[in-house]
Amino acid sequence: MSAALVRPITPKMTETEADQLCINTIRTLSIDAVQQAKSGHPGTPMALAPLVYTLWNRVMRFDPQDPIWPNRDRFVLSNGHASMLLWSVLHLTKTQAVDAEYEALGKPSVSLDDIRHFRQLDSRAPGHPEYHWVSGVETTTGPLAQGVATSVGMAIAQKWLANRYNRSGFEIFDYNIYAVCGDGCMMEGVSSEAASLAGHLGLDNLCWVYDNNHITIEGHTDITFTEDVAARFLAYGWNVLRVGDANDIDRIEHALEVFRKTPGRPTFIVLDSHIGYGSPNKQDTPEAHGEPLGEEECRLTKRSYGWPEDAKFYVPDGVYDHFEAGVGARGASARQEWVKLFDSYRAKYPDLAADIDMMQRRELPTGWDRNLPVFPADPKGIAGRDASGKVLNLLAQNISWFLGGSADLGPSNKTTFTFPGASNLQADTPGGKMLHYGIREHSMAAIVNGLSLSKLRAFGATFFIFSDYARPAIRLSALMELPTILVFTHDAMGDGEDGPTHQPVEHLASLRAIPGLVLLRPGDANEVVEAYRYIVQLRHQPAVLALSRQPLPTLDRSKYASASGVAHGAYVLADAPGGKPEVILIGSGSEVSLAVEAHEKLLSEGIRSRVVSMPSWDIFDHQTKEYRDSVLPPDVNARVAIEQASTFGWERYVGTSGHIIGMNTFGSSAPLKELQRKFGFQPDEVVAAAKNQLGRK
Ligand SMILES: Cc1ncc(C[n+]2csc(CCOP(=O)(O)OP(=O)(O)O)c2C)c(N)n1
Ligand SMILES: [Mg+2]
Repeated sequence: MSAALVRPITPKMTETEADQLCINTIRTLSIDAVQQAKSGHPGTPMALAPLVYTLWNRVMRFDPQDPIWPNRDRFVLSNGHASMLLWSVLHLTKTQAVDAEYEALGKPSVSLDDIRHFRQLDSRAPGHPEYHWVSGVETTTGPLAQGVATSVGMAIAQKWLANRYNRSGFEIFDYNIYAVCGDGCMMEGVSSEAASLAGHLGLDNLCWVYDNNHITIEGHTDITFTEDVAARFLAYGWNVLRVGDANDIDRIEHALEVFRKTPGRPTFIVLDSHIGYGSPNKQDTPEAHGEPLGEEECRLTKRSYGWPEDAKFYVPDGVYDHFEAGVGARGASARQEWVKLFDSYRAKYPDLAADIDMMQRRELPTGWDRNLPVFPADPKGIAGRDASGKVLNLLAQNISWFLGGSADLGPSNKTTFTFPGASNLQADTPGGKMLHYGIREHSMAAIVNGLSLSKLRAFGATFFIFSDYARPAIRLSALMELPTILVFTHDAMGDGEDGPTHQPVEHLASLRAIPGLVLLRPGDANEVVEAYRYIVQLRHQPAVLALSRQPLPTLDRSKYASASGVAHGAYVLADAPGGKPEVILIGSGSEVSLAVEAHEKLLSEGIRSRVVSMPSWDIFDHQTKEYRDSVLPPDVNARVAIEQASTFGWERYVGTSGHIIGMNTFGSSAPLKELQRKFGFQPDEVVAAAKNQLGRK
């Protein structure tokens, strides 16, 4: 396409004209990409191009040469369907690509060719923003409101980092977090949870811009959404601003300046916009949301922008330079100054600088596992949650950047930090390590993602049953390959009297189904320790721990195998004489000791049984075939799986002829012992099932 198609940006062109040309480039790239793909969302990029342009080119401190510079401003596109905004701006700023090991690849993150192949296989311009797939994407978005909720975690993290690492004259961390969201994000409950906490914590480094276009897929928001959103945010304690015209970039810039100057509160900017701006027949209609404009409408729209009607994927001369002179120059100089500052910081505070380096690469400090407990054999034992509490307290002391908390169940989850010097994270103590998420499980999991994206080692906790409330964000942890940690206690019937509303049944199966998520259900206190030892070393995988409420016997490891087998996902805990079993009992969590009890009975009757403790399907499935066959020999088909949860899926380990002692209904409200009797989790039942497998009485 010839550069003469529109007036190129030259020094003679006014600033306003140059801005307009860049904005229209974003708009037309978005229009063309969606049209070419025959799918996507053109309307919101057309409306928000001025906002994104202003934020990136006039305000944000971001160096396209180093998209992982730790002190960069963060940009979150919570209305992820408007992804062409991000692909356009990453392309036009020539943001560079880095890999999962944080190495620069020497090529652009998003090429014009990627944009031409928007939504096509292997393109770095996929349907929605994907962290880990496209450099410069700060978090995966698409499920509406996840982005804004995650941004609260990022803002908590920035304050935490600043509090811990900044020193007088060394503002190592002073970045801001910007999130753009739409009506959908404002309707979803998780944004309210997150906004409530952000207001409580006074996160003045956080700015949400709300695209108030009154349009969603089914029509005008009159049909569903008529509340006063601004009043809601005032009530949350936010600084609420309004920009009445999304095309007024000076006003936008001014509002963003007010944000930066407003202490003690997060900022919410209501931006009135017109979806599909410039399209003569589709502006302000739901059709502009999620359909290509159509060839003829593309031409008409380009004409309204003063754009050459037949030009496609056209970047006029001077546009790249204008971005380079804006965000490029500002970001480069900010980063270079920071690098110098960090060099002198390193000389003065070598230990703190070393922490920051390690954290950025998701490494662990030496001594991270110092003093991890070894629990002596004890038939009465200790609850999984209690063992976990001891480990969490040690990890928080051994790893400076390890922090977390519970959704108001700390005393029950045993996640409270009690070590000397442990402090709460609050507005006036942003460097505390003990978080209180409040009863907001969904935003808790999103916030843990935001903390983890900021390279902190973070955990959240609640009852296992309420993992349902957190699941959408847990799924994103897995999709983003983040090493988040979720501590779920009261993992089965052990919840007893609280009854079926509180007794998880299908939750193990459901979370096991999430690709890449490591789920562990340890069988005794030493397995809890080993589970943490495994989890803490993960760099690119989230982990869920399912822990018992009730005490579980601490197995005698001089008699049974070492709990270090946890690292293999499943291991032979107790074996038949000579290691030649005729029947295998497989259990997890509270059912491991039950299996051991049954095993001892079987042995006493001369039946050669083996107990396999299987805390993690996922880890086990990733072992070599040789190892897996050594634990579950293919020629031993007499198998019994025992788990106080849905039987769903256990066939893969016991085969179609094996037996599963599990749940096919919800539980009941009763003391644990009665529940065990009612639902068949008793040694005699296991023994009977094993004998039945062998065709014996
Ligand atoms: C949690 C969730 N529910 C539903 C969707 C499907 N969806 C994508 S965009 C959209 C409408 C969003 O409206 P709005 O946020 O106002 O975006 P706009 O059309 O104004 O850009 C819906 C329902 C989704 N992506 N995420
Ligand atoms: Mg809308």
